[in-house]
Amino acid sequence: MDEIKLLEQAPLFCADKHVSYIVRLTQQLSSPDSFEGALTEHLKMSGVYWALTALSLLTAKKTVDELMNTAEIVDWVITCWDETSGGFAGNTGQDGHILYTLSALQILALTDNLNDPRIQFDRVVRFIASLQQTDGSFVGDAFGEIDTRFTYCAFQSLALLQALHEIDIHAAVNYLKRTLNFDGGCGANIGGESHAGQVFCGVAALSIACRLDVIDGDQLGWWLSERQVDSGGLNGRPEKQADVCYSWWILSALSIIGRVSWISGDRLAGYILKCQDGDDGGIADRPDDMPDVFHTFFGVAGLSLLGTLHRGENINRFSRTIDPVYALPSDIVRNLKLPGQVMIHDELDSRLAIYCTLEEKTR
Ligand code: GRG
Repeated sequence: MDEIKLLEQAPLFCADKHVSYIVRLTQQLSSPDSFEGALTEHLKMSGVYWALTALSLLTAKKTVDELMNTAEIVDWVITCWDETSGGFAGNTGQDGHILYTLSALQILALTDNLNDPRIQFDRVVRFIASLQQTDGSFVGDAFGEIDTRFTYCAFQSLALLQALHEIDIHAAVNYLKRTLNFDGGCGANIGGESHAGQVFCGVAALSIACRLDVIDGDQLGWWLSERQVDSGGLNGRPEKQADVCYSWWILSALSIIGRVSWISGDRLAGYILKCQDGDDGGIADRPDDMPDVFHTFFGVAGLSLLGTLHRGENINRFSRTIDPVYALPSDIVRNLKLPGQVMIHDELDSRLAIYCTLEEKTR
């Protein structure tokens, strides 16, 4: 069966149901007595970022403000600022961590509150800079392990605060370079197995630093495209099951290195659409599993990157596009003039025209 037919036979994108699902779920996140609230209590900050960003792609900004009561969300984010460390916590009364600091700053960027006078942003910058180690790597908090996820979080957080100059970018890039593996991918630290989630972190961090020159685009593109399995979905490493979240981790990396066409977008879109809950909304990791806000965000974001649903019956189902480097709506990245670099290999995606480009050398 040809690929276009496969997509035609997939369920339609049920955007309105996803909007209702996200609004319903966000109310549950705020209730520690509910199942979802209890499960996500410690990482509520990221849950709220996933929900708000997914909604921002699916509905107009005014509707998001009304549906989510964003003013109340911002007040809550402020209560999660940990005055002792200077970072933001996953929820009120917890310790600051770089993961939740990024989610908090992304929420503030989404709601246009990056200059809220209640936060001492210079202390947030100092918290992030204090996490850098002498070899250039980053830990997540004062006691944590080293992980390239934290390098990406530090880079994006400081870019949002216009403070990238406060860290040693050169040392951080050298560390990222040492996490690259022979297969073209990269791991969480030096010698770590290549994993698609870490590839996103490494590639997007190098894009923010405008240092994509350290990557072999063809080798990495090959490893990423090998992640597509028979169902059309993507796995995170060899011999593993497909999961909707890799639609984001892999497509964003492929977008940055200009090689989205190296996988079949129609087969992937068909897979994501099959993971929707057609009755109650939401997207799951795999068909027939229970949806959650993490997979709903990454499924919607993956479809946005594919641009598949800008065609045919689903035309105009997205109100904004997502940026593959910052995982924020493209207009926010453009307005804040955030830095970034992309490789031009396939035709340039017009969303990425804001970035500087790398001329690839023939290896
Ligand atoms: C702003 C989008 C954004 C991200 C912030 C937290 C972070 C930076 C990035 C996380 C990257 C990452 C490591 C993603 C992978 C998440 C995941 C599904 C891990 C599952 O790993 P395994 O080993 O699953 O349980 P597999 O699929 O390998 O079997």
